[in-house]
Amino acid sequence: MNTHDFDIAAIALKFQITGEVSEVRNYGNGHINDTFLLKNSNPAGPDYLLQRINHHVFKDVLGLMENIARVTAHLQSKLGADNNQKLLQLIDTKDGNTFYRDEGDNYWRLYFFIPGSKSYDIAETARQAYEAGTAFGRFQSMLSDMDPTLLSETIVDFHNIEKRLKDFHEAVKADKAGRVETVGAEIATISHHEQAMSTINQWGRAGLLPKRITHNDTKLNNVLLDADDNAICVIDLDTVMTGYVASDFGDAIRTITNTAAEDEPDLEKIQVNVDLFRAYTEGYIKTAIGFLTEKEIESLSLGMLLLPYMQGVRFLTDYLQGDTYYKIAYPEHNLTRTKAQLCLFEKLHEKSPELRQIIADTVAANKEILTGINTQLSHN
Ligand code: ADP
Ligand code: GN1
Ligand code: MG
Repeated sequence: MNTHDFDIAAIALKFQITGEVSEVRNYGNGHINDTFLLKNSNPAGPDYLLQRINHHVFKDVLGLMENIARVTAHLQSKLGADNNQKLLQLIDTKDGNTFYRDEGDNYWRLYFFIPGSKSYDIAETARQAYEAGTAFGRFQSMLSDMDPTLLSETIVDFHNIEKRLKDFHEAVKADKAGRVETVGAEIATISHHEQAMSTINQWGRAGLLPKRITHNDTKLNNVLLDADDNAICVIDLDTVMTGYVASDFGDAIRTITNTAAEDEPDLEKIQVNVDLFRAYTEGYIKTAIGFLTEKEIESLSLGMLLLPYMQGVRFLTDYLQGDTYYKIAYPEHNLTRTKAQLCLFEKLHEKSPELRQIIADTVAANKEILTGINTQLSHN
């Protein structure tokens, strides 16, 4: 989507902005929405982040925007008014709505651009990974006392692997794009692990895992960091709804520990960076240990395998259906993404015992710290 496809400045004027827009740029690398950075003509005034919401993916835009308004209000109440710049903040339209629908049936929303922020597609340092872990842990923790029934399900069965596999098998059967015969190896890999990948669902059905308010898109580039790589906040709240914490842990590990891009064609370059795994786990456990159950902790290592697997299933389904969901840059893009994700899944699988041990050690260390704090408190 190009900046000149729409009259962005006119769209911005539908919202309660101050000053004028002097420059419009495409921004970010999201696969779903279109994002534009709007510079304020007044250097002292705020910049804005305009998004065209993909309403083919998010069919209930009103429900989606109500979710975001509720979640950001809850986070605001936790953070206090002094921390406005550490939170995604919506700007209403001049009519008082959370989004604007234009004549061409495009849906738009506006946020304050968080000054001095940046996001990474690939983690460069352990510090970035650690900070991302603290950001997602705090996010879940701050939302752990919010009433989940207030949120609508913006995409039904979003991280439900059994439903994803059902869609996948239907796509194989229909073979709409005539591509099935070229992807035999990928179909075999997916089928081989199908059973094992349903464990989290089974634990959920048995009442062993609580459903919490989770983010459901914990890619590294959905955390904003400042110039010194301190976490500012979590963004991209479209899929915040009830889910399992293992999903959020797994999706973060999928994007943070991979030494290559999500769509790396050279599979040799795809490796698991264990230092980054440790750093993310430390940041996450430190901030989430207060509310996680034992079973949830046990589920984290399942989540770290499930999410790359599920992403492979989703990319391949889209490829077989003729590339209707994810934005693609070239015809075979979804297949390249599938191969990369299944490769990462296998690499994580191989390293599973070592990674599980890191989780266990991190949990033990943080429990010791908690016990120490509690003992000190009871002595005071
Ligand atoms: P998508 O759903 O397409 O991934 P995001 O909401 O994640 O869209 O936005 C895309 C990118 O824009 C993010 O990765 C981040 O770099 C940047 N971004 C989003 N919101 C803000 C904001 N309020 N301030 C600064 N940068 C932002
Ligand atoms: C999409 O919008 P973005 O790029 O943050 C997708 C995620 C996938 C991700 C794969 C609503 O996220 O579920 O994990 O691509 N979002 C939706 O990169 O489907
Ligand atoms: Mg995003």
